[in-house]
Amino acid sequence: MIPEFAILGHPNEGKSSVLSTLTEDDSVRISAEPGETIKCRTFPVIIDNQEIIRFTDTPGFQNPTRMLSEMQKFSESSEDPLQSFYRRYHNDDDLRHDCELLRPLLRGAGILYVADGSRPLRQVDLAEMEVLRLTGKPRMAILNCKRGEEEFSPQWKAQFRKHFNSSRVFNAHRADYRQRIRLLEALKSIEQDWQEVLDYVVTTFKDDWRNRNYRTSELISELLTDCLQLKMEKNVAPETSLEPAKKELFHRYSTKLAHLENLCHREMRKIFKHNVFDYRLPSHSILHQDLFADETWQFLGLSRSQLAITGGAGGAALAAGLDLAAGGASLGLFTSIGGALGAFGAVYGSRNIASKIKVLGIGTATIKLQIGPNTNPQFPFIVLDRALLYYSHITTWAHGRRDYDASLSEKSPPVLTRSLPRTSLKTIGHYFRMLQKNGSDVADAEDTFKKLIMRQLNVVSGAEEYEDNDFH
Ligand SMILES: Nc1nc2c(ncn2[C@@H]2O[C@H](COP(=O)(O)OP(=O)(O)O)[C@@H](O)[C@H]2O)c(=O)[nH]1
Ligand SMILES: [Mg+2]
Repeated sequence: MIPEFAILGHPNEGKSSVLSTLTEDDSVRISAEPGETIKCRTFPVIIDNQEIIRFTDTPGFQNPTRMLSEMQKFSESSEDPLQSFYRRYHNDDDLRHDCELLRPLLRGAGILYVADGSRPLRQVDLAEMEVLRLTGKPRMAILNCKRGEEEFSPQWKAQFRKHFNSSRVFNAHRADYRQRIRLLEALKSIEQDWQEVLDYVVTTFKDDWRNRNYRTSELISELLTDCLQLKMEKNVAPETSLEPAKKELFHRYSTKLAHLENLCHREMRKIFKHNVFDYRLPSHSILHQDLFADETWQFLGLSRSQLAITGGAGGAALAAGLDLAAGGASLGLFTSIGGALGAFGAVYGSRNIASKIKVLGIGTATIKLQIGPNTNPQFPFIVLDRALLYYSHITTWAHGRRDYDASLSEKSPPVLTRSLPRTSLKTIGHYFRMLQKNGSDVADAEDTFKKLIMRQLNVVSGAEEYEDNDFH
């Protein structure tokens, strides 16, 4: 049996938005105009090609007061109010739409009643609740406070207690994985007969989420391999000026890195089912800055002491302020972005902070310029931080939310590499060094890295408790 819940309520209270967020389906139509939905539409939740639960979007109540008085009459004459009302009025011009919203209930769907708790309760709301009570179906009320204020919540909750088996606050624009799971968990309590099947639904949702985090860790791992091993060359005639050639090479290099990051983002969006809506980052996000921008290097990556923990000669060399481009010419490539480097950058000197261009083959017929593989120890931590930030944005963007609202963007602080425990930093640092040395035998280290990242994603998104106290 596939459980079904109908989303019911007054027009424009956020029914479709709640449905979209709960099912992570951004194809659900959401409209600022009330009364646009006139037919029920069912949205299945499919995991691993299997439908596990379905939710049905319904038109809002049109004549709840009239409905109530008609249903009460059936009830008084010991008829089933739901069946009899539908039978009598489904072709009635005035009550056709109200009959339509009852249709899923006739085939056994449970009720999710959505109300906007940021406005006061009215008489029609009470009529709607009473209509739903008279249907006798298992029912839960959802308080979706559209304006965020919960001023009127107590009055709503008092009425919910009288008319529903259970109630929850669930915000269509803010709810994330944790809240979706909590809502599904709570559904179990409204009808004992459904407990087992809803247990299965919740377990499947949780497994699916962890699986998505695993796939994300694979994506991130691929991104790091590609970024760290990226190498580009350019041949120049000896008599030409090197500066424009170096600039062009660096431009190609950073464009390619941006492309790799974009591919990773696109795949992440797919994994987290942001398919239709054109997702955009909050305007103030540090991710709008380029990978090699000052701000990026100021705010992301590890502190000096943390870099030292990650070990390796790179860390020591940086700490001593050495020029890592030893052997190649130091080309002043980063002077343009230098100068204002903050906390971390200043320690290491700005010029070769991100990458270096080697000049090879001087004295021969052509000069070969080479950029990458990037050996800067901070570089992979910055790439990783940017991927983690994107993950935070995409997983906290509720599917029912279609516009950008600045007040919602600071919701949860993203986890960055600098908040990782020492042991993890060491492991990751070790893996990055192996990649940077282009080591062929990285399979084991890569596996450990992926597991560590997956664990971190599970912890930030609420799929796993953190037990390790090794923070510093
Ligand atoms: N700010 C905010 N707006 C919401 C929220 N839920 C719904 N809305 C908006 O309210 C309007 C109606 O939402 P919709 O889901 O179509 O309501 P329905 O008619 O009950 O299906 C749309 O403009 C939504 O963007 C919310 O949680 N916060
Ligand atoms: Mg709707």
